[in-house]
Amino acid sequence: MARILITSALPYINGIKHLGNLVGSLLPSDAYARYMRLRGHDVMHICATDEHGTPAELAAAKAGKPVEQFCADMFETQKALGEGFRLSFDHFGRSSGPRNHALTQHFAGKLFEAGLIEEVMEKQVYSNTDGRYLPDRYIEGTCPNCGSENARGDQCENCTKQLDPTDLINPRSAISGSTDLEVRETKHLYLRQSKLRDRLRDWINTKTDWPILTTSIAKKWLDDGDGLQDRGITRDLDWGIPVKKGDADWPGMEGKVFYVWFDAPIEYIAATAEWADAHGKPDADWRRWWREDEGADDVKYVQFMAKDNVPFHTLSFPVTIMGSGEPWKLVDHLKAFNWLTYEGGKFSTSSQRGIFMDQALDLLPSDYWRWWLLSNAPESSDSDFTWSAFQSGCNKDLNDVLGNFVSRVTKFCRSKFGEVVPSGGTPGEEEAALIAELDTRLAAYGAAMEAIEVRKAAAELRGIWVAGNEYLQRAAPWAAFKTDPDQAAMVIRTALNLMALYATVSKPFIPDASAAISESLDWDGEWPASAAEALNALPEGHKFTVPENLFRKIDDNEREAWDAKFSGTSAT
Ligand code: B3M
Ligand code: ZN
Repeated sequence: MARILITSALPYINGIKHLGNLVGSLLPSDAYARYMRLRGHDVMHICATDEHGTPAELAAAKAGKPVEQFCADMFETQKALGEGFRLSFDHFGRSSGPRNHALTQHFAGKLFEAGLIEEVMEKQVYSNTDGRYLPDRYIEGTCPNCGSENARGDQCENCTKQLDPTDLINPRSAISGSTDLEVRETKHLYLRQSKLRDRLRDWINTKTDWPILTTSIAKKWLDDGDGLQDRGITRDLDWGIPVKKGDADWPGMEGKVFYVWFDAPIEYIAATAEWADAHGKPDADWRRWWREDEGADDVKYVQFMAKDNVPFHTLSFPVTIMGSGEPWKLVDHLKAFNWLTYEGGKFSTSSQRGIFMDQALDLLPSDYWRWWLLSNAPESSDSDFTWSAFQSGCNKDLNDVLGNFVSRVTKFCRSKFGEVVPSGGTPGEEEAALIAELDTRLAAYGAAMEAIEVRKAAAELRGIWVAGNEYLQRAAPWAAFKTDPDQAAMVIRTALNLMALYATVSKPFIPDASAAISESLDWDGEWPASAAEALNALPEGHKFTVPENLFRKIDDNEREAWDAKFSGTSAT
């Protein structure tokens, strides 16, 4: 049994997430965690809301709420939606919690002791109208690189150039629109990332099993140097973790907070401490997941994220860990995803284009979304969500293959043999061929999940469902029953055991349907040692009940209505 620590990138607190956010880290991390638990491993699956920085403050201002209240409310909303999608985190924390305050200040103190933090006087834009500094997304203006008039203080979305607020042409406050701005001198802390460039490169070069998408982004930033320059880790903001070195105040940094990307990855550790607190466990119980010197030396740490988060996870967070001089876990495997687009364009929170997690659950239960998103995950390239692809994928795989199989088998059995696993008949060549195919596909499904190849795993799981359907078609118990009831009984017994297998192996992807099958069979098995064992799991005479239909078809009228409803204002 292995010990596997899994973290998903922390969703920003600024609003309800869309399906792109869901499939970009949260959902694949859940499928992987469920699979590893199913295989008997000791799993710690962690996530949290990312509550600091300008996204939180701007969203709170827009909502007309104090930022603390906004975050507390939105945390509950995001937590409930995660439960709605059956995201089975061991803990879903909050980066604004006391554990993250203490740990972030601890790391800052250790980095300062290691000579990796430098105090720098820098120029920041101050708004006289708003009475505050305007870091990052608080300031907008014309991009000096491409001329876009909506560049933000931290990055131009048009040409993706990383910017500083003082770079902008014709800057204006993103809060009030005021141009009554002035540049002031203010002290900030810089993390000396450049001092660890060689150590980082050596570390990245050991990651030979990482997907090319991940290592290429990391090396680009390392080699270009753009990403590995010394970077500011403090901000003139009210909301955030106060700048301290451990428990001690930091002279000259009063009223300042740590930059959101400095504290957010540390919340992976802090949320594990929150898990221990929530379960009345001692610190040793969370530290044995994160400290190599306290029991974490046998832990495999796997991170899930969207590709734009790769630089922070392969450079600045490892600098924080390495630079602390303490033996905290570094990531062992990093799975990055491309983008999910919506009907050929971008999801947009501002113009409400695309489907958001709350809206999705209002339309259909989570299994439909989980299945389509995971089986179309944007792994080696972007994926495009279209209503027609969603309708056909769910109707075919879920309703016509899996749901139809369960319904036909259980209803036929009830009509001929009752709601019990029938006895009689002897397996023959058809069953031997089925077992051979299932052994091959189970091995391929497992290998794909171990390699975190989500689409490939989904294809193998679909293949397992299809193999059962094709077996049923060939064995045709409804025809056999007329001349050889024992043969029909044996086929149905095999098919009921196939259902039990489906209930087990489908859990990572469609947990609700898996649970419904388990409940109807009064069976909750472990991963089978072989297909032969799986097809003999339910003893003759074992009672079951015919389940409600697991799925329904999405009809054309619904699809057209949903397509129109979620096209966003930008489509008009
Ligand atoms: N909150 C997600 C994003 O960039 C960001 C991830 C933090 S993981 C420590 O949308
Ligand atoms: Zn630009």
